[in-house]
Amino acid sequence: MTKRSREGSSLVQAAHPDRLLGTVLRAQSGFFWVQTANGLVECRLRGKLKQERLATDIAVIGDCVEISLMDDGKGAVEAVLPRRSKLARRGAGSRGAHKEDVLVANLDQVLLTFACTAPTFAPRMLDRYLVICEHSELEAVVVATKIDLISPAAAQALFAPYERIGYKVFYVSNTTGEGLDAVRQQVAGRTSVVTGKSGVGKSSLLNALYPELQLATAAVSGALNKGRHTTTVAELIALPEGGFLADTPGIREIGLWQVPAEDLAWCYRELRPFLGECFYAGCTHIHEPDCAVRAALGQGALAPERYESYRRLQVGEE
Ligand SMILES: Nc1nc2c(ncn2[C@@H]2O[C@H](COP(=O)(O)OP(=O)(O)OP(=O)(O)O)[C@@H](O)[C@H]2O)c(=O)[nH]1
Ligand SMILES: [Mg+2]
Ligand SMILES: [Zn+2]
Repeated sequence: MTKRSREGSSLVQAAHPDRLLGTVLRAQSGFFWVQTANGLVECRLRGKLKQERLATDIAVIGDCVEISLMDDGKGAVEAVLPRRSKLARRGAGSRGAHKEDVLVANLDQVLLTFACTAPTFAPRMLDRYLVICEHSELEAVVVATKIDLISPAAAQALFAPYERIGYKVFYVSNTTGEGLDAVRQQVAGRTSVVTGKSGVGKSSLLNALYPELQLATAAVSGALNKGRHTTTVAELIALPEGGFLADTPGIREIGLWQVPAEDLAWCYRELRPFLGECFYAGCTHIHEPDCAVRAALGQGALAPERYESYRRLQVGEE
């Protein structure tokens, strides 16, 4: 049976009267914690489902599942509904080169978190994250933290090139609370992953946004992210206004960095209008004559830093 038709049959079963729909917040060792209208239910999988799907792919956090309740208040996952999007890691691993590891299902956006300072803002790292998001066709927004440590003009200067090419940038201080309301609105009702390198303030952001949720700031990254295979996303937090949020180690660190060379230019979104205008069909926009991208660069239509960042990735300079 094809994947599509199997998923199709799950949808039909979703209408089953004595079953509940819910979202998987946490998945660990065959147990699934599912948020339902009746609260959080600890579930195992039905045997039938286990046979149908490969072990790693059965259900992941963010999956919408159909469960049946048992007398002891626990549940059984009966079906996994089709995924509308996913954050996945392809390739590598013991399960074969083409196996896809889905880390979060039904993801709406990635919050790329960067500190304005401490640690120093690294634009090339932001570019890499953006490439990954563009390639996965995930909406990316930037959260610039620690604005209390620099002047507003200095913060704006760091991120203006990204705003200019259409990325949303939220300027926040987790310390003073400035800018948090806008982020709260951006995540309400959606499923989001907060990512960025250590120390930028991801956990502080979650705590500042939702003090009532009382997250264990440093403890989480210490205990959960040093797993057997550099851990993925630990768990989703159900937000008070609806929607879900996960704190994760850098998406680059978890091995998503595998964008084919021929797709790279497209992942720099401001280059898209020029792609297809070059003399050579397979133009890499590095050295070829009559290159529309380099012409645009020469005319000042592209930010030189972003082009340089593209060039370095394209030629494999670290
Ligand atoms: N001044 C200032 N300090 C902040 C801000 N946000 C976070 N910090 C501080 O920066 C440090 C790192 O914050 P965390 O929230 O632990 O950073 P993280 O991104 O979760 O780091 P990992 O869990 O290691 O990946 C802590 O000392 C925070 O108090 C901010 O907006 N302003
Ligand atoms: Mg943290
Ligand atoms: Zn070109």
